[in-house]
Amino acid sequence: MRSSISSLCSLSNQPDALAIIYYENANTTAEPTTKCWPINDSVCANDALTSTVPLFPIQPPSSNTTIDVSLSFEVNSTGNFLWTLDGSSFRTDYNNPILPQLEADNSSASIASFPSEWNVYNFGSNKSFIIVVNNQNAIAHPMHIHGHNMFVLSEGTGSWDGKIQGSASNPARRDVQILQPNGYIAMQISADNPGVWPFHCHIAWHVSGGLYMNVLERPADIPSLVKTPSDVSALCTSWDAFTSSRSVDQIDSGLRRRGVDDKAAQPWSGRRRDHLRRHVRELVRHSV
Ligand SMILES: [Cu+2]
Repeated sequence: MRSSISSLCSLSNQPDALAIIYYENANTTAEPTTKCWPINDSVCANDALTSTVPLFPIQPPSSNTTIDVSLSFEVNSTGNFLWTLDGSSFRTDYNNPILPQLEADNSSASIASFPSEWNVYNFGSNKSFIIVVNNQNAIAHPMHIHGHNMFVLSEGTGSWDGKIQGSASNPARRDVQILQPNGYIAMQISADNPGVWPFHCHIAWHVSGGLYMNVLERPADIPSLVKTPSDVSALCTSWDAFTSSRSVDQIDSGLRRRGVDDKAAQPWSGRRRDHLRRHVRELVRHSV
């Protein structure tokens, strides 16, 4: 069994994962006859949407609204590299998680008071919506949404022309879709799961660096349809008590750090920092 990671996309030191599966009573001395899947490693992209048609067809509902989100980066005043969506790098507040706040008060005024660095995109009561992410840089990002499978209507380099690639009655559905360097993805969500859903780059140190947004879906239905389990609420209470007597050094967006004293989790240390430096060199090379 082979799993070859794209060298172009991943900067991997060892891209080829190999495994052997043994079936009972199989001939263990015969040579395998299967051939490697041909890989197009000239672009950092998923297979074409026209060739990844779901076996179980689902037609997306008509969409009520479309938003464009611009993805870029910045170096902040302390010299740290951050990713931005519409100019805002995500940063959470460990003591103020969004969902419990909405369960208590889902008014427009409450939502409007959320700090901009929480990157909350409120889709209101829309039954379905389209998010177009426009990549301003020459670095690819595997974009991932929680709570849904996204319909991927279109992807590529440049900007979206408004057309669906593949079948309009059965577009590709994915858990993660690669946003190409200087490219775009147009994804549609059916608003059938009220809540606050993370939409982020799946590279851990990119989400650590703020490449994250909250998709707020049907806030009017959250108090009646979303029930936070009591053990989860208890964790918030314990955290508030814990942090009332000490300060927590939040060194990133909050989506990577695993422990208060977990040095290994610091995103800019060691191997991750070297990896980031390579990313920055790539960015600079492609930007000039
Ligand atoms: Cu990324």
